[in-house]
Amino acid sequence: MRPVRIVHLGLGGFFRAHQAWYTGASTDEWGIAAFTGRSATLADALTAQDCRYTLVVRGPSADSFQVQESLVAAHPGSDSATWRSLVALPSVAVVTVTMTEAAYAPSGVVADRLVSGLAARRLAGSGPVAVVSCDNLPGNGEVTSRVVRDLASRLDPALDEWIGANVSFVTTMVDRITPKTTASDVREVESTGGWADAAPVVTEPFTEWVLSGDFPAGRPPWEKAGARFVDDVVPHETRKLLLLNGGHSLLAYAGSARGHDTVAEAVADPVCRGWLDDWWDEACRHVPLPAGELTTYRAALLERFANPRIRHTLAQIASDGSQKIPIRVVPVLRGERAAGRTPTGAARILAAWIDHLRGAGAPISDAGAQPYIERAGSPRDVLALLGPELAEDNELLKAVESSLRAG
Ligand code: CS2
Repeated sequence: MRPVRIVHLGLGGFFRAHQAWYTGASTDEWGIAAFTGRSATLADALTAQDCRYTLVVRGPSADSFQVQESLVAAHPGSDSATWRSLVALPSVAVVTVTMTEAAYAPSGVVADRLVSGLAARRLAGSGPVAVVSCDNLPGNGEVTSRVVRDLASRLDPALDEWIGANVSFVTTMVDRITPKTTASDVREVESTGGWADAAPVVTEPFTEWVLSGDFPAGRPPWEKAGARFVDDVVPHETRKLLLLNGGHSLLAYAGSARGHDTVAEAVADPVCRGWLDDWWDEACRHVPLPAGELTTYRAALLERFANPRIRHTLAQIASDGSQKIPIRVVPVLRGERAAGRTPTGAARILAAWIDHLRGAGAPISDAGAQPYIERAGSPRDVLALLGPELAEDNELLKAVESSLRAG
């Protein structure tokens, strides 16, 4: 069995389609021990099948089935003693995280787990380690470093100092569209893939991983599977966050309000498609990459969104808008206003989100939504929560109000 050299927090579909795939596709010398956010269900199901699972790579016309073997242990997130003892192992060189945006709040679960794991590592004298955030946050390495060091310095300044000297926080852009596994996916894998896999993952053929930072204790040769190591992740992450994730959020709110259930259905609707083009035209002005590269990226993105065999539900993407809108949409809103333009594309996403908070389209699933729901009757008050100066901007307010659904 592969030795445990990576410990992961956030054992879900995306991690298994992305980092676990890159690891398995580049080496058989690095094993991953992964923890769920909390619950034991997936960890138990995987443990019962030796942590093997099928990755169904779903192209526009056919599926391929790949049994993944880089995962060697699966634990419930509630098992904090095992978490600490694994992060403290001298053989562990990398700790990766996929916990979604909300978990990076100050004193949130990411800070809490990493600080407790790193404290155990320091006590064990196991030396330097890299922490790699794989969530859709701009500057995810710096964000992780900030929340970890804030918490550590409050608990134990000596620990904070040790982290400063021994822990590298790597910044990454991650991309692979991975819908939630459904019961019919499980049945399909059983009948076509040949074994009763209780926890398969369905994903698209496209995948991308761009990383920047040091790995003081080594790392898998992920570049063999196509990962790119660069000096500056910002242009890549801005491209992905604004065009892909921002486009997703637009379709999730505006498309579900028009009666669509999936991304593929929404982009097939000419009205949604037009809105997506408006948004992309506007957002592209804020991505520091050559125009030709952005045109190619947009065309590829449209094909990915239109893949009719990927059932990526708008309800899944609509979740946690209070965490996503401020980083996917508001930067464009601000950039356009600073340039003296009216951001109709960004205003439309905001308006569609406000409609969603008022009950249109996909159901609300967002622990941070309450303050926004309370203000959803007044777009000005919603803007004030997103940034006090935005609420003073009457032209922006007009653009948002004119995009709201009638009635
Ligand atoms: C989506 C992302 O759910 C969402 O908010 O925009 O999960 C998206 O599918 C991934 O970032 C693709 O890499």
